[in-house]
Amino acid sequence: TALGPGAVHVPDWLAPEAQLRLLQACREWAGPPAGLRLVRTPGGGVMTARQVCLGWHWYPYGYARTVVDGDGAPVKPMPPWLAELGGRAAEAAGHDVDDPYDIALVNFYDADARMGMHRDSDEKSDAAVVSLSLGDTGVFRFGNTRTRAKPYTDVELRSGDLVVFGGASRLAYHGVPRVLPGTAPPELGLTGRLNITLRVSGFSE
Ligand code: MD3
Ligand code: FE
Repeated sequence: TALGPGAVHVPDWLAPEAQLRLLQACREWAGPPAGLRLVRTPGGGVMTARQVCLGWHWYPYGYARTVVDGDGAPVKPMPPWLAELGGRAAEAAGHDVDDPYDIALVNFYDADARMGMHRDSDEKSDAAVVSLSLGDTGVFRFGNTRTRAKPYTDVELRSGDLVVFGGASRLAYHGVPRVLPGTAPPELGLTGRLNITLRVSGFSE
């Protein structure tokens, strides 16, 4: 289903077993060193979604190879299977894949977490961003490229859903105004929502 130019939503792209395997991996990545952390923004705020990074460490607003705003540890490597999953997802949405997916940002949302409207412009590559959701349903707000205000469309992202943002949607404003508690598939054993975005950095080192 097209959400906009270059933005494709594929409900239920991950089978239940694949969701479980990805969730188990996320639980391992969440552990220290370079594990789950609170993200502080330069304005003195704290993001309500906690985050762990693989491949390159994202901080507001840049990328590093170590957890510059946390325990200082080297960022965990991007596993080859996850890079391949990113390439398969982008291709499933009709994008050509030139460079390997070398960044994963894993966001953990509890029932009260949100993500404000923003653009993702810290990567050098314009390759499509791949988003995978696990657990509770999130209300995803997909906006426009000019302003964080209207017009936007709200879409529910459920466990196993894929969204790919490329082309004219790559720099669109987007956010997560709320999470719907208690909506996760019971067999996952997850309270809350996880979102995994896979990206191409475009960095050489
Ligand atoms: C549209 N994450 O990590 S995923 C983020 O659900 C982020 O955790 C949200 O926004 C989440 O930066 C939304 C959907 C998404 C991800 C990346 C995008 C939409 C995007 C990049 C460009 C345009
Ligand atoms: Fe984003």
